Amino acid sequence: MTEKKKFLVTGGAGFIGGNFVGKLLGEESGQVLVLDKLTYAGHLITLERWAENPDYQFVEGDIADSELVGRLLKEFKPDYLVNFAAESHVDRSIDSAADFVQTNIVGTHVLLEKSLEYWRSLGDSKGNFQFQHVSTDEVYGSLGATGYFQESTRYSPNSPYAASKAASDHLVMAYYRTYGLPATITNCSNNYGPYQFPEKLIPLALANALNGKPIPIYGDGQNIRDWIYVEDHCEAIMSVLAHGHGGETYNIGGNCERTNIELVGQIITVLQEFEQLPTDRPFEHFIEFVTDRPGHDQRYAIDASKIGRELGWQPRFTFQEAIRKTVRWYLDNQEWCTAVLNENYDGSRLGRAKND
Ligand code: NAD
Ligand code: TDX
Repeated sequence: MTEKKKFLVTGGAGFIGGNFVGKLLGEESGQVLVLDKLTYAGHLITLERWAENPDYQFVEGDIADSELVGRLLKEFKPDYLVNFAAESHVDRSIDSAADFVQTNIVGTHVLLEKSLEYWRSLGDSKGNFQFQHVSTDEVYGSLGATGYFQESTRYSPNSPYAASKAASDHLVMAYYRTYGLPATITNCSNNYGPYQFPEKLIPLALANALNGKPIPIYGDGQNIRDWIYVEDHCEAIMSVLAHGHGGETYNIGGNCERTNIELVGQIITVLQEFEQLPTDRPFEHFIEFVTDRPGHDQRYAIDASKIGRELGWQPRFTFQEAIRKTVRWYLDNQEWCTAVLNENYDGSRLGRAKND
């Protein structure tokens, strides 16, 4: 029997990390150590179904804690470090960027330093380790009406969140180029699916619609995002771990551009199909146009042809199918929503500070 691969997953109690841990323990049979600070966005309830699994361990802690990270690497001896840990919400970064700089930049730097130390200690087994950094298409900035983000697109981040992710990507690539640390980066478009904290557009729209509150649409609602189901993103990361090459960046996207207004319209239609909302009200009844986000990127669209061509990955889920799965999950998991909406989050509008 081949030995199970070991994955140190940072940010595994968050949305995408939690889904990734589910994939590793559910289908891929890996050994998993999650390191997560349990910020407002990280919740053990997301991982509770694995609590008794002998291949799963959880450590509460900060990726910027160099002593802790060094010890975990030394003791757990991972084959892969997959870094999901981040401050991830653009609106929060507009209100205050300090935590974004600390976790996304300083924290990633600590992971790199300690990984380098660990990797160097591996001697003949050095070839078995990979540092996989999970990043975003927002590092590329904003597109006009045409074109796509490619791996060669120049970085041009606009929000403090995007700038902090861009800085972390540069550090990762610098550690590959300078020291040879086997590192890969993935830049993915907007994810949706189970366990997404209800401050991001899709779960927020669901929560508001179900609670009889209007869904806030920033500006004119014509901004475009390129949506991908979280399971497709996790599978793409698995393919990068299996076949990706150190020093390479892979764009990941779902070929699914929607204006925000179209997207919200489709969510309302699904809720009506599921008999959760009345069908006799006009669309306008469910939404409210509000002040735009400062520096709001107009359009994101990913060219994911490199990962398709080189690693054979393609998204499996259609939007029609996956948005229904997502809505169904939120309807069936209202307890999770209540549990994660704790005292750190009062639901008030974020991300207007510099406009006021
Ligand atoms: P999330 O906010 O849901 O989860 C982030 C997790 O990181 C939480 O569990 C949080 O507790 C943990 N964390 C935060 N600071 C930490 C620290 N200092 N030390 C340890 N743990 C810490 O985020 P997400 O949406 O799951 O995003 C995961 C990653 O994917 C991020 O790096 C994000 O930039 C990237 N990404 C997200 C999307 C998206 O649409 N959500 C798209 C592309 C890329
Ligand atoms: O209430 C809202 N109303 C609204 O119109 C919210 C929360 C958002 N929006 C708009 C802003 C964006 O155009 O919807 C779009 C999506 O917004 P978010 O869900 O906040 O996502 P976005 O800003 O696009 O960033 C997301 O995708 C890339 C993730 O939060 C990032 O972590 C990821 O890197």
